[in-house]
Amino acid sequence: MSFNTISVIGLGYIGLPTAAMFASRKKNVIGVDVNQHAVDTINRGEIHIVEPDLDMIVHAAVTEGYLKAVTSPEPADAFLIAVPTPFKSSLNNESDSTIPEPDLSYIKKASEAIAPVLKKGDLVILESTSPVGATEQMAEWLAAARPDLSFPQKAGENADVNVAHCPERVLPGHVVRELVENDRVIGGMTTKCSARAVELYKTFVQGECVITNARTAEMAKLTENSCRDVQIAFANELSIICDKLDIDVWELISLANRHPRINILQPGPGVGGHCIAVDPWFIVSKTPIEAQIIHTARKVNDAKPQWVINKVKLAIADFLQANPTKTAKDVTIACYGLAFKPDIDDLRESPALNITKQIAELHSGSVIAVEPNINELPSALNSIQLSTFDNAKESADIHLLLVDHKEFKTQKMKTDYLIDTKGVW
Ligand code: SAJ
Repeated sequence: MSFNTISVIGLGYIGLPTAAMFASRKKNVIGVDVNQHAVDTINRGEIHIVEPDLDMIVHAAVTEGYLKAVTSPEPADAFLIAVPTPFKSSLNNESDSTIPEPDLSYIKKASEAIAPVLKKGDLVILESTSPVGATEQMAEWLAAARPDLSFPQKAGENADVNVAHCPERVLPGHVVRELVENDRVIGGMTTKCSARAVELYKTFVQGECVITNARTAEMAKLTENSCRDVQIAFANELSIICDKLDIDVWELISLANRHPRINILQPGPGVGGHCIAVDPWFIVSKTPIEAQIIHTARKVNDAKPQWVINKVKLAIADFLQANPTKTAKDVTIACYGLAFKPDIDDLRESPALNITKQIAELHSGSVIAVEPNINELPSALNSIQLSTFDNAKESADIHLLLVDHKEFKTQKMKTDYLIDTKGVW
């Protein structure tokens, strides 16, 4: 049975581009989101997130009538769930011994929302990054809500509704290209579930669709992001060691990377975003005794923002020593970049945002932020001002580069009071 109508639940950084890709292949797509603002924006043919090239695709899809957004699910042949999977509590409040637990409540709500419109022959795909076992759990929630339909956990290949986990693996900033080109891991609960999921993704995926089971697909996604987290932790640890030994870490890494089998990543102010700083915990919380390196990497990366803040405190002390007539109140600090990585507007789980907020709280003088990708500061930063690069360069005494946005890379900054967490200046 082919897929004429496809529904995507959750129209965020993954769901909206995925919905738009199906619509661009002339499938009827119903996007569902609880956020009325997002729904209204999309129905005008506009987007509520920053992602290169996505605006044109969404505009065309809506104008041609292939994509519409609604707030509650309607019948479709396939449902893709792309909702958040956060922690149950904030990481920042975690003590060393506490391991954050994944929060599957958004998946549960999405399952309960689509259950009433499910029919025999439908395919349900979980795309959200999830702890091992979440797809089976989702299938249980669907079965509990629809006792009149059969699901793969009981009915196997004869199930009325097929279920699979196909984790998204696209890089923010490159989503449109990577959605099409990347290989896709397809973890069906049965062979038939996998085959149908492959058929669906082949609508627009040019990469290979590689079949496995749901649990391995869940673990594959967590493994990719944990691997990157461990590698970034290595770079961050190196940066702290080099600082102590008076060695330029950027030069060191570029030298080491000339070795044919070495490829060290770049240090920074910490690891942010909704994925790499989160997903490794899904492994650690299930296997806390076994996941030693993964757990340590999380702790190393989470400790980096505090190390940066300590550097700022030292810079303030140095500045005051060199300018004895001034007090801390007279010192202006400029923070360059708030996003969690370069050239995006996404401030979720951003170490740059968190560092800027903490500096604003601890510093009695002015703090200004430069973030070319936003027009307005988030409410967490209401005590500071959003400034242009030129104004910050002119008026600040201490300069803290937090994100290597392209706008900063083309600038020059020469000052004795510079903390450059990305090695740009
Ligand atoms: N970072 C460094 N040093 C580096 C690379 C990154 O400090 O050398 C930092 C970034 O500044 C950022 C964080 O790591 O704060 C994460 O950025 P990222 O570019 O590594 O990854 P994300 O979170 O944007 O996207 C990741 C990708 N996963 C991998 O590359 C293994 C993407 O493919 C996934 O789809 C995405 O997570 C996701 O949604 O899970």
